[in-house]
Amino acid sequence: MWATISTWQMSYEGLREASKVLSNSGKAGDAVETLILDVEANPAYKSVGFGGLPNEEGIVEMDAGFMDGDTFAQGSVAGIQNVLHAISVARALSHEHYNSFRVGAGATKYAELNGFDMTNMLTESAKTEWMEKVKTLQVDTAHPYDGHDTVGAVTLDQSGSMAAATSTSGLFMKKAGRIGDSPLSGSGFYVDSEVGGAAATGLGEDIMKGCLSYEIVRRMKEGLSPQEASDQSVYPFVEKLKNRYGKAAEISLIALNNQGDWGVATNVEFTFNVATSNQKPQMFIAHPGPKQ
Ligand code: SD4
Repeated sequence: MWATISTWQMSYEGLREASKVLSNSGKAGDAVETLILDVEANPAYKSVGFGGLPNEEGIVEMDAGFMDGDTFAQGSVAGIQNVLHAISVARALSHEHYNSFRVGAGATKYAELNGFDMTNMLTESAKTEWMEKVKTLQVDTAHPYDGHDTVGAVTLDQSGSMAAATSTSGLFMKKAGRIGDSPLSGSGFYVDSEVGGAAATGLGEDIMKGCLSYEIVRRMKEGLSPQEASDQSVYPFVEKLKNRYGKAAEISLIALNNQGDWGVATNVEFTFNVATSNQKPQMFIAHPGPKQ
């Protein structure tokens, strides 16, 4: 049995690539990285990797996280600049016992010193969009934060190992140095091969308040299916945020257990992709829940 699940339409091709890795007896970690590399390399996707939209200063700052569900090895980068594949840097850092989560200049320096592909991540098209946004914001009070979809994925390989990963350029027009949930284990992603894994997309500031990826894995460990665990972690938390904090932004989570069963919970319309040894790669649309 193998399986993989990923966020948003943009990762459909990557999921197909990951499926090939998994069906050829490849490792969960290689598959999840393959999936994310495909999204990061595509300049058409404005929320991840090359072509990602910049912060309010016009600088592309990326966040990424990687976790191995067998060893719990974890690596993350946040606010990294000029690196083509933030996910590969995060994965490399997961092999370090110390200093495995690097931010800003330190993360970028690590990538440079270790031979990762360095490039200007701000494409002409992203720059144009940024300049337009700066102009709009000068004349009205439009909400500055839009255009943000993170790629997150969980994989299960034929040997029963699991991995999870995320990559994002974060919120368009974010403040310099702002970090979301995506590189934070427990919030943006979490995986335990004895149970399952989860990954998040949406407004990091809100996702972090609930450590939602960990919450889902914790509930799966108690015996819930990925769908039950997702429902019970996400929807009551969204209500709690509304009650205690006054509002809840968009939050979507994907989950996969070590049997290849999957689940999704979202409070916005959300596309995601699934492939398993029993099911060809397929894109689904989830509607805001909970289901009545
Ligand atoms: C962040 N969670 O930086 C990311 C953005 C995202 O859909 O996933 N948007 O907060």
